[in-house]
Amino acid sequence: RYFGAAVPAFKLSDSQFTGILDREFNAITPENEMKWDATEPSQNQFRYTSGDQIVSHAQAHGMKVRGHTLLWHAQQPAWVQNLSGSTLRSAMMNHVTQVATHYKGQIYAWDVVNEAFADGGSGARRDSNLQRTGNDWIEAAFRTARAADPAAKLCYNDYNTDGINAKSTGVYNMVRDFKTRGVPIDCVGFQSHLGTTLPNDYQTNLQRFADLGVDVQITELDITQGSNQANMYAAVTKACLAVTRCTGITTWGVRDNDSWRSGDNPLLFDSNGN
Ligand code: G2I
Repeated sequence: RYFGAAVPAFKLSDSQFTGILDREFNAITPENEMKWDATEPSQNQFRYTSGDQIVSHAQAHGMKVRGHTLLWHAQQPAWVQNLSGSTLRSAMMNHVTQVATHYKGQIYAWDVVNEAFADGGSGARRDSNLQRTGNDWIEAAFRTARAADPAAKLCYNDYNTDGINAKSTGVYNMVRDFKTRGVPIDCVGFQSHLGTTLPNDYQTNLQRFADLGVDVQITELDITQGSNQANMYAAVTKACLAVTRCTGITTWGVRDNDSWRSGDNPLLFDSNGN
């Protein structure tokens, strides 16, 4: 199993940050550098400089890279937001092919599709420009990613899917359908942006996905500071260790001040790096 952290490229010049990263972690997820707005700011003009910096750092330190993320409704460049229908679908698949090909052989696991299910009780897909190109966009993305980088594990990644609920069951039904029909999917990521309690069926939920024949990974872990924080870090870790196909845990940053939710002091290292 690997233990990873989300890393923005600009922090690779912060020696306190890299000191902890290189000492404590053996995997990296680029926090923003492989998203669509970063990699294809104008149509068919690809920019890989900051993503490549992260991959180089990982390779120099023997770390795995989780690619994040090929298709997501958020952080799209403006030109994508102006497309729809078959034009958008073509641009989506071209994006998947180009980015996955650029990083071919260097990515342990790709978040091919991120956050495509709706919150709440529907268990349905989230409405988005991507979804409006047709319900088969997710399987098309996975097939296209497989063709571009056959060695990478291909993951679906989402939040609020950490326990058994309508949203996670919607994802579960999609994965089961993909496995039945031979759509290439290898793993499911559970972001695990957690508050002060852990769903009591957290491990059971990971296990039910694993039982479909996919790996499971904790991909963006952070937990609100408070009396339960350390217990919850322990419980998440034990849940992963107890599920044979749970292949890794990634925290969404290193120090509290690196976090997208820094007000919650949710990470394993404080703002002084302790
Ligand atoms: O929102 C937390 C995470 C939820 N799951 C998917 C992840 O990809 C997401 O990560 C966050 C990053 O941690 C933030 O750093 O995604 C945000 C964007 O939705 C990232 O924030 C953005 C800022 O909103 C932009 O203003 C900024 O230009 O980071 C960009 C790059 O620094």
